[in-house]
Amino acid sequence: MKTKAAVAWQSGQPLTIETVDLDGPKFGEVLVEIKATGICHTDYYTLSGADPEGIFPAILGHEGAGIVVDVGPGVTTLKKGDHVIPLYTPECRQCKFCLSRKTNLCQLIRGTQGKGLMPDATSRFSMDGKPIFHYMGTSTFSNYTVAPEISLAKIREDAPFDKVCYIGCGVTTGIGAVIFTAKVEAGANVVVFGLGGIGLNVIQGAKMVGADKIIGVDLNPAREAMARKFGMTHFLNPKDIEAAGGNIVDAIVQLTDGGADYSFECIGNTKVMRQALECTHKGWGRSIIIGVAEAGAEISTRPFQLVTGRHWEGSAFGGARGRTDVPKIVDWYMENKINIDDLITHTMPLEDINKGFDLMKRGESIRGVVLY
Ligand code: NAD
Ligand code: DAO
Ligand code: ZN
Repeated sequence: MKTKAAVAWQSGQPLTIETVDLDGPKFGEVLVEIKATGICHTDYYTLSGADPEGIFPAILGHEGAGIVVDVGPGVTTLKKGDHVIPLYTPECRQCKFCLSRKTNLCQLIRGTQGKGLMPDATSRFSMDGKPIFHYMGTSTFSNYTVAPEISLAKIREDAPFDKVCYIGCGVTTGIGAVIFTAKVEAGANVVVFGLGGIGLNVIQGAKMVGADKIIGVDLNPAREAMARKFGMTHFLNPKDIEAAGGNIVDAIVQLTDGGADYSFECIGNTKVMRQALECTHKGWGRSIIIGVAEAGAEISTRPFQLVTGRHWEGSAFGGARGRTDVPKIVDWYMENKINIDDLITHTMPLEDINKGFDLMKRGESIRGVVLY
């Protein structure tokens, strides 16, 4: 079939809207009509050329929601008409990683997904006979996409696509890092570095679990009002603190009587990652890296920070097991337990997707959502 898609032909170039060829689903695969997709910082990261796995030409997008149109042979858990959210972190429930119950990083199709291919090592997308690569097993910047069955979470049919698409990445990554990865307890002091599409969801998660102080850190003063709405109790702008001769780590240590119980880095900046570790409490502080730094970047700290009981960790997709946890997070939204609507600041047709990237780069949007 033919489908409209935004194609990334090479790094650093705007996407172009094309009519591309899409082959039907093969064994274990599903054809999905994407109804809405968010534009996440990670799409920009890959488009910029900073992603070591970035391959071009590709159809980016990993934060979508849609309807199953057709299923390939061997598919047993989905049928035509089901509503789904594509998962860049699949859940096969049978690989060593899934069975360990220690991680959400399913590895069954990792090798091909990282190469922009379906599990049989070919692409379903092409144009003029030349293959176009998939992205993260999802490629939601296409009106129709093919994804493996294990990369699709079945969700309830009354959930609005234009809102729950955000659960495909930002919401789950932020709230999940608090609930599934860190398991933050009520009364804990939490610091969130970076109050964008991910950090605001960490704030929202911290509020949900009953954290005490929820300290937000951002260079952009415009982020304060939104973060307060989601539960932030204190805002710190490192620029202001430095202008007054201080530093952000000391400011947090003072504010939290010795350091935060938990910190979350939601930027992808290795210098901030160090600050996030070092502002946590001696003896038990835990710092969770969510932000994705540029290819080849390294982190550093004095080892004594770890010897004295601080823990440095990371979280991918909020530690969520997609097929199991994403439908529950959709329920939370439908039961008004989480707020997504206020974070979706802009919507646009696919033709305006580059404007969506520009809004994100200028810090003017939290989430821009493409509506098909
Ligand atoms: P975003 O651009 O919406 O937000 C980043 C925020 O950080 C902005 O508000 C910006 O003003 C602030 N900021 C930038 N530099 C800063 C600094 N030095 N100090 C303080 N604040 C600073 O980005 P996002 O969509 O929220 O994504 C955040 C990061 O999370 C990205 O690196 C993205 O790739 C990554 N990410 C990770 C996962 C995962 O599973 N681990 C999933 C999705 C996104
Ligand atoms: O299993 O080795 C692996 C890779 C898992 C990918 C997890 C990606 C999380 C960070 C990227 C953010 C994507 C939106
Ligand atoms: Zn698995």
